[in-house]
Amino acid sequence: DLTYKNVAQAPEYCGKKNGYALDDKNCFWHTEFTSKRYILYDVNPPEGFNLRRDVYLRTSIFVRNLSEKSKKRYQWHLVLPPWGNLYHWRSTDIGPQKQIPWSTFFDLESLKKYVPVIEMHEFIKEYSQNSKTSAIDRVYILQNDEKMFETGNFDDKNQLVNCTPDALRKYQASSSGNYGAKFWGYSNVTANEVKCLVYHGTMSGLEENLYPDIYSSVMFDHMEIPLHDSYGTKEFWAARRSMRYNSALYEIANDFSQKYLKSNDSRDKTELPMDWTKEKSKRNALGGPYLCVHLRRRDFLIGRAGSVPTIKNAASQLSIKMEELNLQSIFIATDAENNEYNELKSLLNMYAVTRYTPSDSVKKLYKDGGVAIIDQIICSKARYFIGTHESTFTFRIQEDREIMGFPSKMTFNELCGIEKCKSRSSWKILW
Ligand code: GFB
Repeated sequence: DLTYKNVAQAPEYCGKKNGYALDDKNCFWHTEFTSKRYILYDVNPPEGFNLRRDVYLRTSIFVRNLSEKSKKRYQWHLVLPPWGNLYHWRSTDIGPQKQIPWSTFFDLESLKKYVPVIEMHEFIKEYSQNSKTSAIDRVYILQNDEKMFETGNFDDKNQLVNCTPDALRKYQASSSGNYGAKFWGYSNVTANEVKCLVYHGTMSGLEENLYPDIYSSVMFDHMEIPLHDSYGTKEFWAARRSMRYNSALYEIANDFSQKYLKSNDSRDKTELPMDWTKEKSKRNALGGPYLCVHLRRRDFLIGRAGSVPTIKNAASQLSIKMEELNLQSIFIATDAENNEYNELKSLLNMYAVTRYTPSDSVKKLYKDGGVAIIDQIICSKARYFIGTHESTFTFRIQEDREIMGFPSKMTFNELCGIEKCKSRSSWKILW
């Protein structure tokens, strides 16, 4: 029984009220209290798909640790924020790209083997039960400590502050005291409380804001702010390995590589067990007989102009590599405009140059995010991979190749930019 029998047992911060019904504004009390607890989160809107995948990793490790720490007193569930309205998802011929469930891109059963996850639409159904809305108990809008750089004090911070109108821009208080925010475009999701929290530190420090004896659902907005507790550790890699893609995306990618790139999982030693928990450390992956390049363009040409090559220079770097590796086929994953792709293809006309172009039905079903994953899968199985400096799209391919067991020198390669070559990071897998 998790209810407080008398007010003396109630936590200090709920204030002392008659009886034990703690439903004042700061301490909402659920009558039907169960041990099920939900963590929701959202990310700064401009962030791209592959950085968001990293935020998921941090959060999933946090939620898994919560369950372990609370010794099963609470069943913590991670609510998966629907995908949508991403800056890079520009296709207009496939309808609106919003409220996309995670199952479009990822295999939920694999995710669940790491941490209990639940899609937003399932949460709404489960949580609202008989009422018309799903009211999240408490939302924290995380904020960077703007003074940190001025003062030079980089100590951890976890401090409630008054919300500025700017921070609350997307939250509107209603006459009933609830906050509406059109969470992911759902008008039937509201929040009972919204707080602003200046935060600096790793994910685990968020735990002290949860008050699971009182709140059964807590959401963190701007979840990109807390840092990894365990970047690059075995725990990190277990969570990462659980991020298997939707099996349909593997099938599409594999069909393409068999047909156009003479690739075959068993011959190329890129097979993985169905269940990621059964994977074992290996370094013998060979990959299909092609080189894959991830050539990031568009906003990188503006924001990171020095670290991307010209098309001509990319072609010359690739030709050198192709000769060295004695390969005939190049697969190009890119967000480049057609004219850039065509220029690169014609400069490399001594090789079989190909890219993946989705059919209308694939695009309609799996959207720009699914098409990007198909490119990533094809690159992850190439004999040799060369990516773009500091692109998280490239990082996710490198991680997939580490999981598959490629020798690291066939994975951690980057095109040199217009300026000199930058030093490369290589985050190797730990088992
Ligand atoms: O994934 P992402 O965060 O990687 O953003 P970066 C790039 C997006 O562009 C992908 C598309 O999610 C795709 O939608 N894209 C890029 C591609 N390369 C390819 C490709 O080879 N194939 C396909 N199909 N799509 C960061 C952004 O991008 O770059 C930040 O997240 C910021 O918001 C920064 O813009 C400069 O890490 O490369």
